[in-house]
Formats: sequence, C-alpha cells, structure tokens
Amino acid sequence: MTKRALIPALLLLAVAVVAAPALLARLRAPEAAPPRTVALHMREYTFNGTNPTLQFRPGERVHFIVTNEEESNVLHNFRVVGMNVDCGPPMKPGERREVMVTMPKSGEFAYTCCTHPGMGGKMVVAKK
Ligand SMILES: [Cu+2]
Repeated sequence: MTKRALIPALLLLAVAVVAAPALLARLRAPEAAPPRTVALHMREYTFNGTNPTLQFRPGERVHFIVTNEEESNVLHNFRVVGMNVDCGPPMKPGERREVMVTMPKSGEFAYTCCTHPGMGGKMVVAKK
C-alpha cells in the first residue's frame, strides 16, 4: 500500500471506530432501550382516577412509580398478577413504590391494590 492510499484508509478506519458504537446501539434488542416510566397515582381508591387499561409492547422494560396520594389515612399497595410483582408492604399517604418490570411476550394482566377490591385495572401486552 502506498502512502497515498494509506491516509484515506486510516480516515475510513477512524470513521468506523467512531460510528460503530452508535450503530451497535441501534441494533440492540428492545430490552436494552431505556425503560419507560409509568406513574400511577393512588387516590380516591383508584389508580389515576379511572383505573386505565395500560398498553405495553413485548419485552418492553417499564419503570412503575406508584404513589399513594390519598388525603386521608388510607393504606394501599400495588401488585401485578402474573408478573412477579407481589403486594409489597402497605403504602401510607405520601409513600411511593418503584417497580421495574420486563414485559412478557403477550397477555393480559391485572394490576391491583391488594387491600381494596375493585381498585385496579388491566395491562395488555401485545405487538402493535
Ligand atoms: Cu387500596
């Protein structure tokens, strides 16, 4: 290889070294993406006022931040049936619990307060 050919080759190599990490990051599985944060506010014996149905994608990582926002002294807890999120300790008003979940491939799951029947909703995991 002549010196003339060497310089463009070195430049190409430098570009490849700089660009490779970004390209690899794009190729990574969805599990490696930053987690999605979902805030759940417990008030008046509901989650977010309406116990909404929550939609997730297969393999999505979700960071739940669950806060008891009752104005009176009501204890709540948070579980997701079938996702290995158990009731945990009762949460007093003002307390929060953070839970990280990697969504399964598909399915419907109930999220609930373990103390109050009817306080909870559905999580649906499906491809869009
Ligand atoms: Cu409750």
